[in-house]
Amino acid sequence: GLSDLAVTAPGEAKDEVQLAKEAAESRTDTAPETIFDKIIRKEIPSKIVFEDDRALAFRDVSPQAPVHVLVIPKVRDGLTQLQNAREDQEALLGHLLYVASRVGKDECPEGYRIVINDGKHGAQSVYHLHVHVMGGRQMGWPPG
Ligand code: TR5
Repeated sequence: GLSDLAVTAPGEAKDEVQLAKEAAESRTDTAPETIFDKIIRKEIPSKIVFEDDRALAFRDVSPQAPVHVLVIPKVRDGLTQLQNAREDQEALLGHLLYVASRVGKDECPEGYRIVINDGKHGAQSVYHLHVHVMGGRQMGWPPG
């Protein structure tokens, strides 16, 4: 099951804030596609934990918790970041959150954290909407 794949060591600390600043400055939000499209097309290997017609869930390459999964829409369709969501995408947004809840329930029985970073101040570095599912350890509050 999913839990067999859940053992991941915390990755090296990366400066996500710096990555986010660079991403904002290089206008990757207007790029035709991001690295996640290559993951969706399986041109780049990833550890997929769930997939259906609308969503893909895969392990973060730089995990910040023992469980760190990203849930993304398979078609970006303008969803570079949450603030660009359209009303006709409400069902898709709900689906992504539902998939995230299944991953959390399956892999993090003691609870988990859902995060969506939006824009520079949100420390977003990849401009293809993604829901972080993080768990397997005690989270702190507030987040940094
Ligand atoms: O900072 P935000 O919220 O934008 O999150 C982007 C996340 O994508 C980070 O947690 C990165 O570690 C993660 N990421 C970046 C790449 C990548 C990835 N996760 C899985 N596989 C990846 N590949 C192959 N390449 C990346 N550049």
